[in-house]
Amino acid sequence: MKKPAILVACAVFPEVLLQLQQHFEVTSNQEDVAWTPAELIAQLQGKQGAFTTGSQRIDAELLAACPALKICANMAVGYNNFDLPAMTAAGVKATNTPDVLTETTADFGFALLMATARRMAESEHFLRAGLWQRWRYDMFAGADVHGSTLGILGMGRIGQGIARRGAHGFGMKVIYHNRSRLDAAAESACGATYVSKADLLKQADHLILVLPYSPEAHHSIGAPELAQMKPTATLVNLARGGIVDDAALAQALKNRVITAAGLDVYEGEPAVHPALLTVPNVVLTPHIASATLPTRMAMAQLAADNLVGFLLHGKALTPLN
Ligand code: 8YV
Repeated sequence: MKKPAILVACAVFPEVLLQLQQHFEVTSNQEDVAWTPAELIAQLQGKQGAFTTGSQRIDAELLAACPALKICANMAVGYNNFDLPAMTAAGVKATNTPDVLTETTADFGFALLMATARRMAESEHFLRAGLWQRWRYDMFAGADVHGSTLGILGMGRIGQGIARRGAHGFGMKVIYHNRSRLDAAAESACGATYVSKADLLKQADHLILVLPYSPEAHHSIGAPELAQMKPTATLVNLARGGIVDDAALAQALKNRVITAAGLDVYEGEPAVHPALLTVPNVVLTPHIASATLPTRMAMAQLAADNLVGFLLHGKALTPLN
């Protein structure tokens, strides 16, 4: 029997590619060429499956031009690159990679929070520039993390992982805001208390964003929200570019409306708002919150298993529609 044809639209672990080649006729992009939407459509001709990341937009126009397509398996838990209603309408299965990256991403949330509050990037740049001449009592004095109030906006799996670390590891008071409130058992397991968004902004010493991107969540944190935060506060965005108004944040950091920020995601990434590059009180990382080798392998494996499960056995493991 002829193997189904699939497109692996990004570079992936060679061992995962080998597995896929056992089941499918695979066209791959191991050179990691950033295809235009038209090039992606051309590559997808005759393909029943696609292995995608957040960088490939799957929308109605693409779906109309790729009638053979049956499934897109995203190697990401977030899926704002998918127009899910359009995929459902076109009868195309969508899958993501939940759970396998939760703890790794929550670890990174804390790494970025610590680096931001304790000014690690700024002080390292200072040292590398040869500017360290003597010890000084207030040199790179930052904010305490232990015992402070941690605010979390978005309380899914990753938010709960961060809350557990804050409450149980760092003795923090943890408050959160989410579209829907957790049940009492889940709140007590992660030691978090539900508050309004206004109270979250007002009370948090450190605010971490972990909500999924949606048009309603666009610019959830902009100039008005930053103005409600404590001037001593730090902000960490692990969620998606577009949740924060990056231009407004750069301005707020420059004017010390808040003290510091740590960002892993950006509006229009991989481009970074030029004003963010000019302020010292921001730690910038290139969308690496899930990047440990075991976790990236687990994500790739789950995306591959979704393709095999759906195209060969009719059942995806982690379907979105
Ligand atoms: C991915 C992420 O690595 O899972 C997500 O939603 O943001 C990251 O873990 C990235 O989106 C590439 O697909």
